[in-house]
Amino acid sequence: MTHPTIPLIASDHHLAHDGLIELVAGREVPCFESPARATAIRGALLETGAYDLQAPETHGPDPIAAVHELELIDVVEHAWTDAIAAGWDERRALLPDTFLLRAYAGSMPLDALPAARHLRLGAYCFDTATPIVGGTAAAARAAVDIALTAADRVLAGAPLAYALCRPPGHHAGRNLIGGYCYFNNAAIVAEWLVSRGASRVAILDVDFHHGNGTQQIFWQRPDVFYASLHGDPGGIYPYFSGYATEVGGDRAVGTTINLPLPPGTDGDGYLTALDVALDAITDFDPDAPVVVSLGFDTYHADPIANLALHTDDYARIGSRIAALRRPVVAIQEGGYAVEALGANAVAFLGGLHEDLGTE
Ligand code: Q9C
Ligand code: ZN
Repeated sequence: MTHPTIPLIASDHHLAHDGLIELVAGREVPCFESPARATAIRGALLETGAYDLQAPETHGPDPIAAVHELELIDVVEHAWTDAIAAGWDERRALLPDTFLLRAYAGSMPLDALPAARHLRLGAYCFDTATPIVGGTAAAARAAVDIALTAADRVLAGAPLAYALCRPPGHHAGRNLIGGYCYFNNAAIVAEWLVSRGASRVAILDVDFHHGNGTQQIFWQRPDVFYASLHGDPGGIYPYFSGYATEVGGDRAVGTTINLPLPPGTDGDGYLTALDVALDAITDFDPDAPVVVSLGFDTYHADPIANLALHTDDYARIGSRIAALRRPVVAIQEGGYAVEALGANAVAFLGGLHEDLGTE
């Protein structure tokens, strides 16, 4: 059986999205989410000869606006230029220093915000890990186009397409950036599939962190299933969501499933939990390609995580997902052990593609 090449959708727009620093518990550290991540993955995939590198096609603002509020898009698009106009040093990344928490308003009907978009940032951002620089908005838009183009390839008949998205997306909510994420690439693809006629779309999130944004966006949506495996939020970012008790809103009970994993979970433990998610997706019976939010921060040497997966485990995970016998749009999320990202991507996508086959 011959395997045609796998579409690898990527662009260079991400290179100018380089946050330089993030704040971790009040300390400035170099951004874990760096341009080198995507460069490493792209190089390793192309080296195999099994991938067909393609530029993204522009899909315009509408698919983004189908998922995110216009004010959030406006802030992502204009916070940087407003900051520069106000005299911001363009060598410094923009991070909010004030957060508009639920508790700030209490019962007050506060609804005024500064006109300058950089001063609104803390109303649309939940952490100090999501810097905005000059290249951020264009990179975030390109990442959406990359994801949508990969979805289009699968809709056109490819069993698998890989979207090398940077920045990632799964922490971004309808009205919120955070966790290195600005626009939710996977959620935008899921909504895109619905707009193309799907009545049931499943998202499988295997990034190490809970995809709080994706869960929030589809919380009340019975037509979009969200399954996530992640480090237990009792000790792991984003802390406030991803518990097993979260199963969907009252209009969508059972279409969210959270599988928190204890520290040190290895490949066998991971596959056991993965089978629970895959069985649930099979029961849901999507009529569209499966959207995989793909992170490699489950790797044993990842600098910000605590699971214990090795490179060969990603091949096993890929082939287990292939056993769904459904086409897959794989969307890059996290993974910060840069030296291992290429091998892990080759293993995962290779295992997935080999076992998906072409029927
Ligand atoms: N000490 C993704 O993997 N920093 N985002 C956590 C904990 C934020 C991860 C710091 C991690 C965001 C897409
Ligand atoms: Zn992650």
